[in-house]
Amino acid sequence: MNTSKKIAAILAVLILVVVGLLTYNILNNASHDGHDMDGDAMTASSSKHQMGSFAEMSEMASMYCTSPTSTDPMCLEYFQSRKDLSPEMKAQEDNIMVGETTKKQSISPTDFLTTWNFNNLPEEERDKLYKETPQPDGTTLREYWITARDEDIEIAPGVSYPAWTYNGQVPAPTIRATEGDTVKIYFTNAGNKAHTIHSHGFHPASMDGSMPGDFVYPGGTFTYEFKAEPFGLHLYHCHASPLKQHIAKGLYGAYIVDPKVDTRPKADKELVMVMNGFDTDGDGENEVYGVNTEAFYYARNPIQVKQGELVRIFLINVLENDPLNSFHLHGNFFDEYRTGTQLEPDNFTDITSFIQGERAILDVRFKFKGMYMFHAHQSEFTEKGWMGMFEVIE
Ligand SMILES: [Cu+2]
Repeated sequence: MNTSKKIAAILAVLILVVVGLLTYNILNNASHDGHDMDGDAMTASSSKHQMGSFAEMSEMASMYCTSPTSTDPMCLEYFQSRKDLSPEMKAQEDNIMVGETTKKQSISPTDFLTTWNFNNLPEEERDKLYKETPQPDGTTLREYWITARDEDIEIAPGVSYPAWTYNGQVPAPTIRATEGDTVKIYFTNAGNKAHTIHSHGFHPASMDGSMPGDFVYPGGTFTYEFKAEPFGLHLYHCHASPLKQHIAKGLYGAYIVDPKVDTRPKADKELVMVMNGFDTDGDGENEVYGVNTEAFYYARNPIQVKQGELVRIFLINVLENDPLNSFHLHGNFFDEYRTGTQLEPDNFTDITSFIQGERAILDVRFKFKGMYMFHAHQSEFTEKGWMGMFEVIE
């Protein structure tokens, strides 16, 4: 063998060794990543993993691509290409956000789900905003102190929105009474525009909060009083002009009236969900969609429910700028009570759609453990934030 042939042979061996090592390394990393995902998927308790829950699912899919049973060469190629993506690009592909919001609202989206009549506050603080007094006829007088004020809220990590709020939060505090109770709202306008409180339900015209004569100007106050009826799932919102702007800016909340005699199955867990969206650049279209405001919040912080328990969702659509919104649940079906005004469900389905102001009570039990997605069945809304996860545990 002459010298040039010897050099060529050594080079060939070196190249083979390098390629071999690289291949081993890539495959080893791939399966290592996969096992990490698998091992941690059950805990999902650290914020790191809550943030990546949806990304984790696509990582698990990637693991499948590299398993010995996978025969699709494009599958592996796709996985290899993702290895070089930045966290931002990966998040974009997975339709989630990177990072957490830093400007916390007075109530987190997680606490909002199970909060009504300020039941999340310590007694001393709650007393300043809510009071209930039993009446001789067996009903309850429920008094609320609600203030409209302008406040910047963070609707996605790093995305601030100049909202108009009731009590500094979007959606507004949930009001909950039993059929026949008296609801009394002491309203103060600390904002810079005229506002009102217009609630759905029976009430005298003078309590409607919708005509120019009803407007409460900055610095003004008004007391709304009405009986809680009919039972059902309702809402309240500002009705000052221009109406579209006053709703889009964030002045809306849930108003639940429980039936006096309830023959429905007893719920183990109740969740309030208000579907909304935000036009961040004033072009008349929403850039960010969500449920209870923050984009992808429940994808990064899944809602924990127990296998088999009855979960009752109070679902309201207030979305401005789009004529229709919807809710779809994966791997399950729910009983739907439209407007919540009847004690028998009128639908058994896995998808429901609402125009603005429409709402329904959804009763659902999860048969199996695991992660279940819920989202708008308009793909655009899903990709812009309206997507979350239920984590079903034992
Ligand atoms: Cu208003």
